[in-house]
Amino acid sequence: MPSLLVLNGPNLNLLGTRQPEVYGTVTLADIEKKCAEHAARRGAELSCLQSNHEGVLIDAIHAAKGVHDGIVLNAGAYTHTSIALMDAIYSTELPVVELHLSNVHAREAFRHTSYIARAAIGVICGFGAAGYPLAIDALLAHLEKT
Ligand code: CA2
Repeated sequence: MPSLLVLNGPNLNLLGTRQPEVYGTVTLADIEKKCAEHAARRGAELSCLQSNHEGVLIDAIHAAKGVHDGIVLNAGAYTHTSIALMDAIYSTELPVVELHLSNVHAREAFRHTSYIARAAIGVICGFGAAGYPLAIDALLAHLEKT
């Protein structure tokens, strides 16, 4: 049974409390529950983690090697700044799907750059919370063919 990690970065613990026009009204707990249900339906194991700290996210990516088969990563604003997270993804050699709730390409220019995308197998953005099950499906499809 494939094992997946859903990793969320800074400020995503605030989902559902502010900026609903950008990020929707669902909470992170709602998203994690939906992900767990979706993974179970698809016959996969799933763990979830959120951290506001870059080093904790890096440690989680390192620790995923040998434990999980792939990662869905919403690195939040670290997406646009963190070479360290990109290097961590390369180091694990695990497939990573980059995910964003918002369509980052329709937003400020600084959100158009992603260090994660260089190391990811693909990117899903702009579908709100519905993007998470899409990312799980993309990861499972990738694992099935490899
Ligand atoms: O669209 C996404 O999922 C983002 O990763 C969200 C990040 C943003 O910096 C990225 O450019 C795109 C920000 C997450 C902030 O989440 C909040 C949620 C509620 C209230 C305030 C912030």
